[in-house]
This record gives sequence, structure tokens and C-alpha cells, in this order.
Amino acid sequence: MDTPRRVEHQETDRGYVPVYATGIVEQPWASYSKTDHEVWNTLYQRQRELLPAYACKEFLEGVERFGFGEGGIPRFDDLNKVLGEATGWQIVAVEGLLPDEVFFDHLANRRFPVSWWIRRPDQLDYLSEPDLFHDLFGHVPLLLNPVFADYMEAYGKGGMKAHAIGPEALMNLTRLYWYTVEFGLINTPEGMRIYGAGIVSSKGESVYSIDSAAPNRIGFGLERVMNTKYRIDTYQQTYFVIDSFDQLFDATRPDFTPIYASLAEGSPVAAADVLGTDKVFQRGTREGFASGADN
Ligand code: HBI
Ligand code: FE
Repeated sequence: MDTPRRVEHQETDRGYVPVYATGIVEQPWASYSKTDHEVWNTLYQRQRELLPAYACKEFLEGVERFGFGEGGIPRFDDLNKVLGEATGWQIVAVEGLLPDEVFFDHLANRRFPVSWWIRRPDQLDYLSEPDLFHDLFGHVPLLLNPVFADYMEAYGKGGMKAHAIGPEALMNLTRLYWYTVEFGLINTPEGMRIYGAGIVSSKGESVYSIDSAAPNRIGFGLERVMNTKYRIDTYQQTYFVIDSFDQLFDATRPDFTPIYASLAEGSPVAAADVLGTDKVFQRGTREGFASGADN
């Protein structure tokens, strides 16, 4: 497999990381080392123990249906049989972060890019780029849920439009992804639960996002989220809470162009701030919040 051409490093929502122009590569399953499989097993086992009390049932059902386990890194081809049948989505193996427009085009066509490589044992708790565990364990189980699967396709289509409008619109849309797909919470009869991939793939943030008194937890609002800056180097200072995946999908129905225009006239909200118009589930203590610039 020839190594894809690296695009120059690029400032992305996960910091300053290499971005690859190419799209799809083959999952080199036979070349994973024993350590690679052990890293998957360790990360999977930790989250499997923790998440029944923290993740939403739709996510847990997705993990069960894929039959993820401690048998090492799954084969994408096997998972694609289940995924294709359920919602028409397919996993495609990629080298890592893709240029926004390449990424959006995949989502708009029901292809989810999953990095083929997995983190090293010394990176168990944090790494700057999305690896196989973040992408596969974090993002893919919810693609079995028809409403969330529709949301992700609609998001990709919206991304193509935002990319054509310009960088500010793109930033607004990236915030929507960040506060839902990556760091979203959902309110359920059993209490607050996680659906965001960035949280469910992180042991520390899974507990923090639900149990900690430090962050705000605020009811989801499309423009509120699009207008709120975020941190890429710490746990989130604010989590936005949806009532259902239908609510999330319905938010993507309107044409975003006038929303981008009205947001461009105002100024964004800092990640830690609470507004008078917010539906506040928790006004956080801000204990331990890092100071410094939000994105
Ligand atoms: N590329 N492979 C990959 N995975 C992502 O999650 C990803 C990306 N490129 C851009 C991106 N995410 C974010 O900018 C989204 O907000 C679009
Ligand atoms: Fe992600």
C-alpha cells in the first residue's frame, strides 16, 4: 500500500495535525501487531465496563450489534456487512484527518472515514488525531441508528454547502459537529446520557461529562451551538443536551444560509459562558477550567 501524499500540516478542530489529501486506503488488517490488538482490547474493555451507566441505549445497542469484543481490532469488511444492511452506511479506511470538503463528501454519500491505525499503548488516554478506536468505537455504532444515520448524511450535505459559502459558515458548522457528534449529551428518562464520539471513546471524559459539577450542561439550540466556541485541548466546558435524535435531525431541515448570515453579524459565545436565554440543566462551577483562547 503506497503511503498517501501528506498535505501540509493544517490547523484543524483537533489542533495542528497532518492532513492527507488522499481518500480511501485498504484496512491493513494482517499487518496489525499483537500490541495493536491489545490496545484495542484494553480500550474496549475499559469502555465496555463503564458505558452501560453513561452512554445512551442507542449507542450500547450499536456496540452489541457489531459484536465488538476483546478479540482485537475488527475487520471493516465484516462490520460493513452489518452496517450496509442496517442503514446503507459504509466504513472506509483512511490515513487520518481529511480536508473538510473530502470529509463532507464522504458523509454526504454515507461513507464514514475511519483511521486504519490505532494509538500506541503510551497514548491510551489522549492523542491529538482521531485514531481507529476514536473513529470506529466512538462514531460507528450510532450509524446503525436510522435517525442518526440520516443526520450524519444531512450534516455532510450541509458541509458541502458551508464549504462553498466560506470559512465563517464552515466554522459555524464545525461547532455543530463538535457539540453534537463529538461531545453531545442526550436527556433520557433514566437521566443524562452520552452519545458524542469524543466522549464515549474517552474514559475520563465519559465520567466527567455526566458526573462533574464543573461544566455547564445546556439544552441544545441550533444557533446557540453554531455560535459557541470550543476547546480542543481540555474536557469540554459546556455540553449541549438534546431530547432526542429526531430533534437533532429536525435541526438540519432549514436552509442554513440565512442562519450563517445572522451569526456573521454577531459575535460568538465563549465556551464557558451561560446565556440568559439558555435552558440550563447545570450551571457549572468552572472548577479546573483552563484559561486562554477558545476556538
Ligand atoms: N477527517 N478523517 C477525518 N475525520 C474527521 O472526524 C474529520 C476530518 N476532517 C475534518 C473534520 N473531521 C472536522 O473539521 C469536522 O468538523 C468537519
Ligand atoms: Fe470524531
